[in-house]
Amino acid sequence: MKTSSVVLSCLLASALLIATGCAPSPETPTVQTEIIPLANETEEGTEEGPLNTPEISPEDSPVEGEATKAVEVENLSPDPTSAIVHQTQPGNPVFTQSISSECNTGYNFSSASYRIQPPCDSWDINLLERAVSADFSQFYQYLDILSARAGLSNGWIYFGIELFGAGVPADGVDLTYFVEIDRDQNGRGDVLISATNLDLYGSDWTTTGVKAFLDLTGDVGGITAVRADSLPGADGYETMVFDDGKGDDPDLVWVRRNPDRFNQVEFAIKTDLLNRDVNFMWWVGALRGGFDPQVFDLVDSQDSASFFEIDTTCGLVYGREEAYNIKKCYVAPIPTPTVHVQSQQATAEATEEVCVQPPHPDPQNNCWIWFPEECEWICFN
Ligand SMILES: [Ca+2]
Ligand SMILES: [Ca+2]
Ligand SMILES: [Ca+2]
Ligand SMILES: [Ca+2]
Repeated sequence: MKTSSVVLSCLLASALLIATGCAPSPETPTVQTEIIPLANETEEGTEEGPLNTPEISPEDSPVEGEATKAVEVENLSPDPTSAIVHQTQPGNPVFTQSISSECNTGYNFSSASYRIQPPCDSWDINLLERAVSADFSQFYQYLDILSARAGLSNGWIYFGIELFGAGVPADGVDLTYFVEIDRDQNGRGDVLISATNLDLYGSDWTTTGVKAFLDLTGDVGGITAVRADSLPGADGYETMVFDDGKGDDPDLVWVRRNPDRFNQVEFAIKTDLLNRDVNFMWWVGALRGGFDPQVFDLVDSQDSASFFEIDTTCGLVYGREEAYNIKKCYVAPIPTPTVHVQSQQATAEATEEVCVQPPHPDPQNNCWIWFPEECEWICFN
């Protein structure tokens, strides 16, 4: 284990890291005692690949995916032949909140002349609606997120991603679904879970292709959280804590397709991954091509003009809201009651109808006659 590097990471980290589990409080259990080194911490560390580089055509993408794959892992276990033994697995997901404002590109896509309309795709605030090829000739139903859900049950946090359609790439390109968890709700993801190349008929919970990463150096989001701006040297989610069941807890993260609806991908994580703090902001994504956790935020590392084949959502707060930022989904406020003109008139009329008879204007003069319909005294001389 790279204990020294972990300690160094903790020392270098800002106060933000306290919330990410670098220095958990004594009463808060943590699972991240084993850190799995990523590729660029090894002798192969010069490999750093942007995703979907502009000069590579979609036909070349399978090669590109291999070339840019940054999450090669070495020496994960002292005994590579030891089998992973699962002790427990999630139940049926429970969802209590939903991101339902996602744009439906599949419904609108018609041809190569199609263009994504704002505000569905807002690169500047890390909201991407690009379930199409860069030349707009292809629409990928398995990338187009329609909604996403989250919930908590029996120590598991569930996330669901509803897609326009189930599918896997016919051209062999990697397909990854992912969830980012922003524990302190500052717009910078702290935990990333991903599932790459989930089987089209994979309706049983599995850890195959599932990974979990942390950002212990606090640079996800670059200079400005959420906003697109590059930070040279940033290493994104640099710390892998779970890989295909390898890690301190082989049961930490799972994925499956909803057995009744294969277009719904479901994740389950143990609350242990969040040190059992279930107040956080979360959002999800779907990506074709090489998946590199170390280049997050993608808007900070990629080129807006050429980076396509991805769909992401806005963020939703689960549990207690700690802070506001522009990553959060816009939720229409509950309208305040409006005073209608009609009701005002009605009120005025009602007031007029209630007549309180004033005193006799002049008791010495019998010319005065009270007219209740008009609610007034009238003098007849
Ligand atoms: Ca979408
Ligand atoms: Ca954060
Ligand atoms: Ca940024
Ligand atoms: Ca980092």
